[in-house]
Amino acid sequence: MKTTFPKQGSPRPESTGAEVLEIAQISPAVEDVLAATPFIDIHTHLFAPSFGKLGLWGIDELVTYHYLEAEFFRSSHTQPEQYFALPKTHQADAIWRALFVENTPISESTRGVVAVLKAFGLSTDRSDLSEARAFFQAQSLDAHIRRVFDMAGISAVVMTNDPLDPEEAPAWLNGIPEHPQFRAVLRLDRILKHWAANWQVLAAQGYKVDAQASGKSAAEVQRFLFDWYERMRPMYMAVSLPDTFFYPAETLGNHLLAEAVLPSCRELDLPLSLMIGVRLQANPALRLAGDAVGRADLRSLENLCRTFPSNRFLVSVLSRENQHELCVYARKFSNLMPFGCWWFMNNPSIVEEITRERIEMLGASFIPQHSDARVLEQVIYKWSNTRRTVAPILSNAYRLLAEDGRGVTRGDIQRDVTRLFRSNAETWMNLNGH
Ligand code: RAT
Ligand code: ZN
Repeated sequence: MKTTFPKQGSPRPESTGAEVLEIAQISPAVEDVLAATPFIDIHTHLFAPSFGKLGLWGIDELVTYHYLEAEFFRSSHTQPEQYFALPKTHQADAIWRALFVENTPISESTRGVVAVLKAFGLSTDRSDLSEARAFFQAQSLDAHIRRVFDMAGISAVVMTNDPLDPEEAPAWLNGIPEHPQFRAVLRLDRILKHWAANWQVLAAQGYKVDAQASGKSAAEVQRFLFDWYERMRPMYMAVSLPDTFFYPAETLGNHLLAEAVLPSCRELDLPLSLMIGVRLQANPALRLAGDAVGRADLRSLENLCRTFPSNRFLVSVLSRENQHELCVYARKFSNLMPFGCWWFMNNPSIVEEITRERIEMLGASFIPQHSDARVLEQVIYKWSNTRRTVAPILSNAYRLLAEDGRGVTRGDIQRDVTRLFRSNAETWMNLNGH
């Protein structure tokens, strides 16, 4: 078990002064380095090809992304029940018509679809989806994945794998070959948030658990996690938590967190990812699009990081109001790694604010972004948007540094970009060691 945390950074070679960039050279150098560095995408909902139909890709999936469904109901008279009763292609046609033909696609999520079409050289202003459908139908998946990763400038993505998902679990039980570009994550939502609906599934598999998670249950949940660790070889364990989450509090979820999940993470040397601040099903009629956001009490993080100093916590928060506190806590606890601008935060104006704040408070000791992609090709626009938004922020940080008296070299920029978008993730997830 590790009790110290991976530190990053390497000595800067003694500068002769010759390679120090002029102020005007900084911004092109930052753009070059960002473009040439392959990123690691530490949280997605993508699946390796061996999961078959679970892996979503193509135009109909892109257009029916739940971020777009939420926008669709604001620009159409179609009711959610009517919409969800339609076949996927009709859903996509309806969304295309409402958001791309009858309205200008200026929102972040609609612009994303436009950017993907453009990236493949397809028309972006057709009145229907026939051209795009023909293009995607002609792709063969393995080659398409390689091309998409290349276009997105990413080398690996981390999936979200739920051992209690009735559609996903059988695939794992049949054996999923390890894929170097699609790494697994052991997602715990059903265990930590929905025990009442799931404990019997564990019981049926031979784990001695009960409805109250009493007695041997925590030890048995650990046994379950170890078994799934062997099957999945996950990079970390993960749970998304509501805005009302508080630790410590006498809840069944907290009991399992402290007595089963955190000891397992310590034993297996895995970080735990906490995504905090979702108000689940504020509008259930919208299904996946029906979740909202609430401000959480981040003293929970303080309590967790202090009480469990040998655990590592990867944390993203959904509320804009929680972002600054997250940075402050990261300054207090080196076992806390802020990551990503999640979901409602993933808009240029907010990404800019959060990233600037994080650089000012944490230097390069955080993970700026994850894509949260659910549909393969989304990584193209999401990572292109990240590079576009982050370039001026980093350039500005180097310009200020240069003005304050420390010349910046291309090597400095490369070291920071590598740390932010690759090696913080690699070291925290032990990516090369698992
Ligand atoms: O961003 C999303 O797609 C959300 O629906 C959630 O999946 C969230 O990212 C999560 O992982 O719970
Ligand atoms: Zn997600």
